[in-house]
Amino acid sequence: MGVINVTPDSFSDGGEFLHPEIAVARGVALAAEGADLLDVGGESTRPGSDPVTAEVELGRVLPVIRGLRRAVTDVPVSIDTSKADVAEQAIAAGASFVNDVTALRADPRMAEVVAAADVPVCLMHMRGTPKTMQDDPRYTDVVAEVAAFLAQRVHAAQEAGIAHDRICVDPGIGFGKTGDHNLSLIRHLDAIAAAGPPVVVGVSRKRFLGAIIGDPDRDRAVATAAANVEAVRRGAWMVRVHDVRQTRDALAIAQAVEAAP
Ligand code: PMM
Repeated sequence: MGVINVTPDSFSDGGEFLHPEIAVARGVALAAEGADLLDVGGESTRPGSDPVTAEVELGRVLPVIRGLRRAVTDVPVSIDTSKADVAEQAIAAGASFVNDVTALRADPRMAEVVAAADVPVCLMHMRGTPKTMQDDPRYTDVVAEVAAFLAQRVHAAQEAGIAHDRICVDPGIGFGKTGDHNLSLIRHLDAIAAAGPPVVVGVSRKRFLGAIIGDPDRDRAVATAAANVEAVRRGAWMVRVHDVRQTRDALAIAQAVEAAP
């Protein structure tokens, strides 16, 4: 899943793709690098960020989704939003996947929109809101608590009429978690994958990687690729990345080693 953030303030690429033509060109490049899905988002969820209105979000994402549908006909588009109005109009404009970092909790109409459109949805774990989530997050057992939350959200989604085979889950790396919490979730991803629905993981360029490599300012594409290899080895079905080529290359090597006699 290649990331296109159409925002002025996203964590690593805020402001880069605010102009629709530049965002679409980025999507074309990510597809050429091997993205299987292009995730378009119009609201930053970086720690400390403020929400934006549906109008602002729609103004950012709709031209990009329409442009992508024209330019990249063979790669589906995902809408990264927690607002039902945005999801609904994004789907009408050509998106065919909903990525909701609130796991359908932020907008009471979101589940209905997803169920009616019969599109796949990613349900992500987040503790708190982006504004406050990194204020001293604590868990007794982060893996068990995240797994239990995701199981409960899968159940709620099914109750709302979303087919089980349309649901995937995401432990929400960096969303109300310390670096150690993130590492435990990756290390024990098999426990989350064991629950059934396909698992999406988003480590791309995140701050905890900068802390591990010991330089917060250095490019994190290699660190991201290494973390994604670890996630896929432990059962991740899809990884959300800003730099598709590096992760594709790293996964190709890991898979070749696994396939060796
Ligand atoms: N991370 C961000 C945004 N959306 N969606 C999913 N499913 N999983 C994630 O980990 C995730 C997400 C924040 O990262 P960015 O601002 O660098 O895109």
